[in-house]
Amino acid sequence: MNRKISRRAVLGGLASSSVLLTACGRLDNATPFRQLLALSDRFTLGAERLILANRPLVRELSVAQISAVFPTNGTTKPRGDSYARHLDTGFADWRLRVHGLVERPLSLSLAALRSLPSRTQVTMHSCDEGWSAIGQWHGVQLSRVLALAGLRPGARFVVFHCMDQLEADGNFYYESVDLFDAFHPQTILAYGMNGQPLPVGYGAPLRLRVETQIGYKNAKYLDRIEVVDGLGALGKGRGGWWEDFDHAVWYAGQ
Ligand SMILES: Nc1nc2c(c(=O)[nH]1)N[C@H]1C(S)=C(S)[C@@H](COP(=O)(O)O)O[C@H]1N2
Ligand SMILES: [Mo]
Repeated sequence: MNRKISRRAVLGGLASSSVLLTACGRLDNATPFRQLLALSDRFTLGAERLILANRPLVRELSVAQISAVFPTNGTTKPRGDSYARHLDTGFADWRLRVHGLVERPLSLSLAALRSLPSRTQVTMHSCDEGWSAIGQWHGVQLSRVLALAGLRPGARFVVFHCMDQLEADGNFYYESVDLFDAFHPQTILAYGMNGQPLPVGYGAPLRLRVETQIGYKNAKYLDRIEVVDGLGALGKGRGGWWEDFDHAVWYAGQ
């Protein structure tokens, strides 16, 4: 069988099963249906990892295809004095901390991040709330920063802690990816968008672009990156703000 056709058939089958499952609205955690959903999530993740084992890049588009209007979603400007001070000082005192299961904890200024080899990519962002848009992103590969820090044995997930507290529950935004996504060549820490410094609405001074995942994984307003061996101790233990708050699935691959 042709490899492309079989891959499409697998993905199509999985996609329709998740649509059926997720179309059913809110469910509490104890229902067997919720457990079935979690099982389907794990199965989808496993199948995706098998198919993407040789790490193909997601589609990159041309500059001419960049959307004239790119919506913002979630926080568009973090509340509080500390972010306001960062805005006043042009993020001169902002540092990205990298800590947890690393050999060498880091504290990187924007200038330090900009001095590392950069990557520019035009990609499509898809939000699970039903919109997508094309943008150009400039940044440093997360793999380079993780290589600078050096992972310690036991490292399994990379957690992105953000500077914004969500109005819905007052909790700080956070998200996580596993090492497969963390080391994907198109997973970058972006400090620029469409040829400009990253605007406030889109996550200034630094955000994650993880092109193998949908919208909510792309954490904006980064404060620190933590390398961990499990996600249970963070928030409600589901791996991210959307997962905790709205029962979104941890694996949000596309
Ligand atoms: N810190 C933080 N990151 C976030 C969010 C947020 O509210 N806070 N919203 C997420 C969601 S749901 C989406 S779709 C994208 C939106 O990114 P944009 O505002 O640049 O379009 O950011 C994601 N990252
Ligand atoms: Mo989203």
